Amino acid sequence: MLTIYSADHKLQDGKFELIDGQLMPPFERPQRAENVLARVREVGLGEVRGPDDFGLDPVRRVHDADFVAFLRTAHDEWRAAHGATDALPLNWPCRGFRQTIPESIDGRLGYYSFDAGTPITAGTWRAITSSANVALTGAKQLKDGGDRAVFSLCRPPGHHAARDLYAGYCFFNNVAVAAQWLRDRGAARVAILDVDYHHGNGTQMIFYDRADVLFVSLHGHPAQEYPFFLGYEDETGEGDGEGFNVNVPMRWGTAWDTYSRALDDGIARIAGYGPEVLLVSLGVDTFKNDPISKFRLESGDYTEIGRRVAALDLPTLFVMEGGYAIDEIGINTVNLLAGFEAA
Ligand code: SP5
Ligand code: ZN
Repeated sequence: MLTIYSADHKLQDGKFELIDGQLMPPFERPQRAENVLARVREVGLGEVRGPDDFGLDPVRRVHDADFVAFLRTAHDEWRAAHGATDALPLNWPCRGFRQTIPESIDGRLGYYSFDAGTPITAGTWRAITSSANVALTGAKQLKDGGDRAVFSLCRPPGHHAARDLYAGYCFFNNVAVAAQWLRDRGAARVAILDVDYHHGNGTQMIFYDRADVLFVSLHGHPAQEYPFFLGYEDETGEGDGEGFNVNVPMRWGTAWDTYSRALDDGIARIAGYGPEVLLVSLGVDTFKNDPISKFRLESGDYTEIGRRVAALDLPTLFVMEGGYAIDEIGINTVNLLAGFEAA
């Protein structure tokens, strides 16, 4: 299986995220992608290639132009106001507030985000444009190269980012950008399977009113888990999209027995939809030793997830999302990909 990777991801190297009441070094750090890449090479998964530059048009198909423009200059504006530290928001337009876009950088950070765990740094812009290109290059290879599957080793991740919101370590929604690109190049129906531990709220929000992109997410129950305010089972889509959004929230402590049944149900929904192509939001923060998550999957379970996804027999783009158990992130991610390859 071909892997798409760019070293530009290292430019996203925040100093702090706000978590558990403390400013801590971010769990989402460069070593994550480096460990995945090392494991890809160690097992000989296949060739590793750099991304092509697709420009910003494919990004603007799923993100608002003002949001993209904000991200481009956010750190420069922050630096002018506060000095060369990471930019973090501190307040948000919640219930009862108006949604007017403020002028100041502090106000706009809050307007365009929904958490304080996602630092904008001097290198963020280059890292996120490159990460989107990594996803798009994978999509192009799937379409034009005729590969059975491609692995886009994206970093920063993307699935929490909505049309005009960043958070959850995500800025551009890489999987959504790639899905829309495939739609724009003729794929009539596209399915997205999100196996990251956290609900893919951004992907859901982007495609919620559409029947041409099916979104299926297996994740920690929002009553207990980030992002808290979306991801319930009764969110099934709206308008034309009614019936094309599938959430399977599961409680803390979920292990393979429960997880595998949910996975089989999700895969059956995708098979019934009859997509031309499948994209997998591949997070491995469902792992038992993940430092910020509470599922209990074992390393061998990822091999089996890959096998079951392969049974759909669809051209498949794997897009890297979360996973914070640094020592096992490579093993778990590549187990899933190798399980797919072997099936
Ligand atoms: C892409 C992705 O996986 N983003 C996840 C962002 C999660 N950010 C909030 C984490 C809150 C974790 N709270 C529990 C900490 C345990 N000490
Ligand atoms: Zn996650």
